[in-house]
Amino acid sequence: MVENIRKITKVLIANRGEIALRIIRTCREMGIKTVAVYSTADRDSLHVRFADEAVCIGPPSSTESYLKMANIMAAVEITNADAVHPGYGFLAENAEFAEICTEYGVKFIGPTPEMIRKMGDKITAKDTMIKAGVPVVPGSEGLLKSVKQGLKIAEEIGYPVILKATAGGGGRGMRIVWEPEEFEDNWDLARNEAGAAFGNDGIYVEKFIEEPRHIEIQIAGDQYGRVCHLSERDCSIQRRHQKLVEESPSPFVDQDLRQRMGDAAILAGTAINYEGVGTVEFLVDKYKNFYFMEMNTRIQVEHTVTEEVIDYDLIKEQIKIAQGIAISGLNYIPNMHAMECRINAEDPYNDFRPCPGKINSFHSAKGHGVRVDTHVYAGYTVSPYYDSMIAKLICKAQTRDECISKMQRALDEFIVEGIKTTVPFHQKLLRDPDFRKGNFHTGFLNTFDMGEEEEL
Ligand code: MV4
Repeated sequence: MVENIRKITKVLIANRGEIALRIIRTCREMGIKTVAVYSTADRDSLHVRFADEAVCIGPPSSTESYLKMANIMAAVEITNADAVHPGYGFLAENAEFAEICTEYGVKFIGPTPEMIRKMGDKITAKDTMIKAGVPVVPGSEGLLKSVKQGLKIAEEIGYPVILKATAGGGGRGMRIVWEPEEFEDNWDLARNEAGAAFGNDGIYVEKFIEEPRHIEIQIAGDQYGRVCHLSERDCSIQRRHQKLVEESPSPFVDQDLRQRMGDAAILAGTAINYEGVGTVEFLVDKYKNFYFMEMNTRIQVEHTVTEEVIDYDLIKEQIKIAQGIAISGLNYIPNMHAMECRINAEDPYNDFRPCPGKINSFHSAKGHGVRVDTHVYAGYTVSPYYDSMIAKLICKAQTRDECISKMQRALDEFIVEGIKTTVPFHQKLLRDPDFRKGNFHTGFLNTFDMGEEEEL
């Protein structure tokens, strides 16, 4: 195989916050120049300070700045960047944006528009996986054409079933149906919700898997058709589809399951000739059956857990793949344990209500086996315009128990004053006996009680 290498010399980062900083760091290490873009709300952000150049792309509202393709392409033009890194969120899974980059002759650091489009439409993704031989949840083949057809399929696969929007994802546009009498009402609701939210009211039906774990496999594929996996992350600790804690390895995954899920994830990536780093999400039931759920065609928030546990820079891998460098093709299995706690500017005692505002004092956790990815500092004001994550606290140790102990120590020394954060939630979670035993599923936080806030 002959590599067709096209060197990247200047990357524009079409993002903000910790991920923009994360990307700048790797670019510097690789000798690649960086361009930050920022909204007027982010003028004092570290990504603006740490990049070689910075361009203001609009007012605070994301739709007028970080989501505005014309402004970002103008920044590409004036700075002569030869690649764009989209980070996560914003335009990271926008096929049109990837297409525009390509038309401009700049490398979109990520998969092709076709791959993004294929995995963005959930029915097309599922159909692709069935053809590739990846296990999927039993359900309708393609879109439902009528209530009658939906009822018939639900009867065949058995209740409960779940209605999903083909344009949905990440938990948006889903309805659980427990018995046939409820089917038609839920069908109407699902269609209307999907139509209003996505401008696409296509619905499909699946068997509802009860109390599943969310376990995802990190993969990487190069421009030459080679795909490997970088083991799993357990992301079952979520609240309203927002992940709060991720870890690797999963306490539920044994070597046999890891092998089978890894093989399936490689099949999935190979089926679409995947280029870049990506994640294949699976639902895993209590019998260790696993089913393809979605594929994310971007770097994810929780990529750090994999980086720590296999000692591997995933952003560097993305850039190397984008330059046309071949991957080694080796699969990785963790020989450490890593865990990430998302520190959000939210009040865990008040339904996780967002708490933007000024951080008066900030002391990060430090020490052996502790990593903190953050864009905030003492004096920083958390804006109400963007998501509330202010830091990712990642710990690694030889075993899960040691990792939890280290995380507890790190949380105890993590000080943020001026705004409420999710630190107390993590402290409480890490004391929970079921969590400590690895005994949890995606519904775990539905019954988790934060209790009362202690008065000082
Ligand atoms: C499911 C499911 C149960 N059965 N599909 C939620 C996010 C989206 N990616 C798909 N999701 C689910 N799909 C079937 N057939 C349960 C969920 C689900 C879930 C999945 C992962 C993590 C958290 C979750 C919380 C509620 C529901």
